[in-house]
Amino acid sequence: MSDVIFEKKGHTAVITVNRPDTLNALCEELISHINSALDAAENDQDIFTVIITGTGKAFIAGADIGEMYEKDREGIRKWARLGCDLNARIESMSLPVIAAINGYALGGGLELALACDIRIASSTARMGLPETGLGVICGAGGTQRLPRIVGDGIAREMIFTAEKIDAQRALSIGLVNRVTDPEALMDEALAVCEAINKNGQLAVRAAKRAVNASRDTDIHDGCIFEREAFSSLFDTEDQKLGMGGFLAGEKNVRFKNK
Ligand code: DAK
Repeated sequence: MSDVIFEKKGHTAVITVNRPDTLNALCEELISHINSALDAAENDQDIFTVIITGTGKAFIAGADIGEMYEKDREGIRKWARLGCDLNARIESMSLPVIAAINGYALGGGLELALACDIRIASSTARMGLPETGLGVICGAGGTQRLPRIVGDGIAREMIFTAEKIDAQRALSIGLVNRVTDPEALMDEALAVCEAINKNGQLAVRAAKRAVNASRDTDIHDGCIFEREAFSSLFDTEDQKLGMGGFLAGEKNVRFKNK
């Protein structure tokens, strides 16, 4: 059985990290296989959204401590790059990516989830950045993305204490959008995807770029970016279909994504 399972469910690609012996810990090979699965999703015109989840009791329990242990400063740099690049890719890829957090999302696993657009957690999930308890710090964006999502003070507490939080706490601080029963997690994630998939995908992708821009620019430049993206959509068939459909009283517009 492969350590990454790729399935298509309608217009959604479900990528399941499947290395349960190590609670889906991220090693070099696994990162490469996740990248291949993301390639498959991106290269398929029929895929509009991606779900990342894990098998067993973990989403991803962090980077593989065994693989990292022997490395020195130079050795870890190359390795570090792989994790950083993976998360940057998820964040900037055109398709919305949903993390369906089925269990432990720790260290590099939570960092990957932080790079996703939407996080949905099983009520049994536990999340945290335990790196300071291992004598290191996050290396794949945790200190940068967590404060932007939950705020500075809560992020500092989670990072400095290295403590795990449960799903309800994660919901209360805005780290996850929803919490479900474990058995309902995938249906809930697919329902969110379905709600996205029915919309104009050029618009959804423009929206992702614009929201991403809000993180990197001041509000003035961000609004200019948004206005340009908004205007460009008036060159598309979807805009005429969407607005024309509304004016004609159509309930279910079928977008062409053109
Ligand atoms: N790495 C390697 N093996 C792991 C692992 C991990 N992160 N997490 C669990 N395992 C392995 C365990 O060693 C155990 O293996 P066996 O003994 O069966 O051979 C097996 O998975 C089952 O785990 P446990 O027996 O420990 O299961 P429990 O239910 O008792 O405990 C646990 C579950 C999640 C609480 C515990 O396994 C745990 O604390 N795991 C470590 C979690 C952790 O500290 N994660 C953070 C790792 S540091 C970077 C990118 C990323 C990172 C750094 C740099 N660059 C891009 C710069 C990230 C760093 C990290 O993530």
